[in-house]
Amino acid sequence: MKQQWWKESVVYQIYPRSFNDSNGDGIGDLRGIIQKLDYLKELGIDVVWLSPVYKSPNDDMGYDISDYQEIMDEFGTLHDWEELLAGMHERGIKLMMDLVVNHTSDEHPWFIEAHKTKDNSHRDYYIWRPGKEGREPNNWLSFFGGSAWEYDQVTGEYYLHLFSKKQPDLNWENPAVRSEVFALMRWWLDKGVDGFRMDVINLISKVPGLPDAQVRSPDRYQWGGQYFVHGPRLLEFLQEMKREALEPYDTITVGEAAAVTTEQAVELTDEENGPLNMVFQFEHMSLDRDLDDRTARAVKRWKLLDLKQVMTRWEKALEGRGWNSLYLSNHDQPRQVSRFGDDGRYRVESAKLLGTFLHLLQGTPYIYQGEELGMTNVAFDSVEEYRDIAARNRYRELVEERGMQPGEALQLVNVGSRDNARTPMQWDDSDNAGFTSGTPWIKVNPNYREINAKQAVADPQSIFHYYQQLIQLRKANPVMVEGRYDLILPEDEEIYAFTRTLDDDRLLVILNFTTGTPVFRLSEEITVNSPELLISNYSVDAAEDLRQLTLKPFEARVYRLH
Ligand code: TEU
Ligand code: CA
Repeated sequence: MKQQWWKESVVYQIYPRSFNDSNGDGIGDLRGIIQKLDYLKELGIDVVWLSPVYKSPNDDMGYDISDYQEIMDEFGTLHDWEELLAGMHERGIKLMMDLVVNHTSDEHPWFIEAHKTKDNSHRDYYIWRPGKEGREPNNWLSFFGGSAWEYDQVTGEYYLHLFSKKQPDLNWENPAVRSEVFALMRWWLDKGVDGFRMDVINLISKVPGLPDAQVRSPDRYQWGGQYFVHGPRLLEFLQEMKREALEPYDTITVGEAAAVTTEQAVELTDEENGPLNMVFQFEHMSLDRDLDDRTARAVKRWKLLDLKQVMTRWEKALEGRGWNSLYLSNHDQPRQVSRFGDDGRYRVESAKLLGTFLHLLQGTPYIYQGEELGMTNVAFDSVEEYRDIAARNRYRELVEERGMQPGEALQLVNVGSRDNARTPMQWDDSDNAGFTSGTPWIKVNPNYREINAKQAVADPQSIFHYYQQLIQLRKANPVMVEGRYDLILPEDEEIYAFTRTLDDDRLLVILNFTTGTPVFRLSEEITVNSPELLISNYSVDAAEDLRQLTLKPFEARVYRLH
């Protein structure tokens, strides 16, 4: 395996709108991030992934870009951005920008031109089709609900939008589109950015002819993925991007890859000639969803055996071939402690357990803002409090189209909503959690008086300090980066345990994912001489016999076995 700085790094994701507001307008901004750089330095992270800060009408909170070379007014100016980058680099922190190029905003000048006339010079920047017998050109569905096609009155044709109708898909078949994208990437690289997180990058190549998705039954979700996920020209487009934009620079890249398989991920991240460093896969994010059930996209209880099976498959498939990214949270997902841990009695313990899990797998760990504090889901009591287009559309669909009771629909939206992750960062116990002196754009989670950064930084037993310790351990122990992953106790439904091995250095990771007290038994095949405890979320009695341990609720331990 090649040594690479991006394998050794820990990435921290900032969702700028919700991070820190410097001027009291209720919206997080770039100067707000500058004020918190020392906090990030103290945590010890190496790289920041900044969610989009470009000019945008914010139909999808910045993922709809109307100018790739300008900063959104509410967030500040290019000058602020330069200061932010300098402040990061001074502290040895690298910056990854979010690259959203599967689509633009419909307010981008390219689209404004494109829908003026059918023969406009920019028409072919997007994907236009005439209707079929007075209907949409095909049956594909948008990720945010409804058809993926919007009829344009002006030119009498439909355009494709896999996300909101204000996010028309770019036509990557058009070489002019590709060269515009590569040029804007070089523009940011020349300004000093260290890499990109690439939004839904595996959707950019569509199967020519745009065939109808197969319809299985009317209430099944038929979204057309087979014709646009990892499409026929994806690798070619990304190789071209590597050549034309990335190669001359020393970058970190991660492709967001909805529905990606392990085989596809190996192609994308291959050590020798893959176009990307790593991808975000989604299989573990689907363990509590029934994505096939269109009526509810139902939430179901996830099972530890499934989690083991999925993570082990990803670890093994990419071992020595590609590279994994490790995450349980981001701006699109509910809070991890509420979802995979316990946000009540064992909030602190389970948050530490989940952190141990992520940092001990093989791959590059990603921390989402507030995860290091154990921030939790929020339950809004009315749909008006939601800001996310996906949540609002989903509620409307459940109530209006499926006839669900409003209370029940709200409950479903509450557990799954992306806004769970988007409530303001909880800095201290003052009004609005110290996020803003004004009115926040989205409600603050009422638990901020107890859960906040000020408390966490002051308390040596906090989740924050535990994360700090995990990050330091990674720097001191190459086995955490390079060591081979091997699952042990594959059938255990309560304990997730594995080893990491690099030459004669071996770590043992023991994680009790339950509120119970199961017994961990170590097989004789694994040799142990004078084990050394590296980290744990409870105090541990040194005399305990590692061969047989009674674990406490959500207990996590990592040993070095000699
Ligand atoms: O997300 C893509 C994506 O797959 C999401 O639609 C995901 O399925 C959903 O959010 C889960 O709830 C990316 C961005 O991360 C997201 O914020 C954007 O809305 C989307 O692309 C469109 O740009
Ligand atoms: Ca502001």
